[in-house]
Amino acid sequence: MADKKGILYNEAAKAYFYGDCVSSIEPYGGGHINDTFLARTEKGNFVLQRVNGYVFPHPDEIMDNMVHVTKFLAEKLEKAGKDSKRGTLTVLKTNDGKDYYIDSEGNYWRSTINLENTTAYDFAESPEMLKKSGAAFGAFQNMLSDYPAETLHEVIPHFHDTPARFEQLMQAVRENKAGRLKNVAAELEFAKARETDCGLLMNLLEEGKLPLKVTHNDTKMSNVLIDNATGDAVCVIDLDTVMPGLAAFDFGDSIRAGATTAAEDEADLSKVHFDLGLFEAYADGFLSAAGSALTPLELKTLPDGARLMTLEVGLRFLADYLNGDVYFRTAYPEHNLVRARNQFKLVQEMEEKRAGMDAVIEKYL
Ligand code: GN1
Ligand code: MG
Repeated sequence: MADKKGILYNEAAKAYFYGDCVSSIEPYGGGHINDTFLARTEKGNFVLQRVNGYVFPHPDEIMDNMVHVTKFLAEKLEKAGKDSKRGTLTVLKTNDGKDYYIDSEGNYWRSTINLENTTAYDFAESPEMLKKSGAAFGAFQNMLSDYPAETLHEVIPHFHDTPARFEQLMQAVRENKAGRLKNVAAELEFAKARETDCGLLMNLLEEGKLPLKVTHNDTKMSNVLIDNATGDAVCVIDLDTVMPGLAAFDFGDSIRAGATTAAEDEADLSKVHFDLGLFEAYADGFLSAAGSALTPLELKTLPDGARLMTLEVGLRFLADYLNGDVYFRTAYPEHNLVRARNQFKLVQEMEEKRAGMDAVIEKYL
């Protein structure tokens, strides 16, 4: 049986939980890309996820990355005397021993142990919570510092290559597939005024001045599970985009998503502000966990990471709006445009408050 969008979750559940009476399967979480369900079974609760084949044309490669990275993390956690079943995701095998299931329509599914008594917050409920997410992402980067990066598949090439994202926007403008170009004059002007800045980090990487690390690349608050009882960050999730990258990508994407006073798709821009106090809280958590591993230049470029990751996702939302909403899941026609405007508002405030960001990072230099 499939749900009303034709998602074959019952078929997938059978591939995993054959015989373990499944009492319910319900939609779970709030990602923009994959379709996620919670399956309650006699043997416990499991996350069941259908991988988006448009976004990830080689789902076998993301599964390969995920299986190896989680194993590596589990071994590290065990060695440190920690509970690996809670400190990292655990990929379940199908009934016939595979790491994923391909349904009768060719979609890839995976399943992981659900971490009970934890919550994924869209938004940090306090600076303390944001700081804890920073510590979790900092520790994640640190734990993977000796992971053999060359063995990872680059599942989305040029994922945080901001100049390439700028070029994708220009292509969307040229093609004007959805006939929406007339609605975005001001946003395009904003983007074009920052074209040169897009290359800030990538240029330093090419010049060999910034080291390539294994990074998470999608470090928003909702990708850290928080323990309901203690309020501690338990586990970093959503490992789809774990790839070689820059420290500033992970730091920056968290600031983009976390140091803001409103949701990513808040349409009332008077509510959308970049908050320096939240920036400081996150920096404190992230740098306490990863700081000693960062070079002075890596530290200095963290504010650029914040600004560029925010600009970049704004460019992506705008391009997707022009392309007719083919990438990000949308709830209404202007959704991607609203998101782009929201992100550009943050970029503008980050530019205004740059000296404040530098002063925070200065303390760690
Ligand atoms: C997507 O899948 P989700 O919702 O965690 C996107 C991120 C964006 C984010 C914006 C693979 O993340 O890059 O920052 O939306 N992931 C992918 O909310 O493109
Ligand atoms: Mg994601």
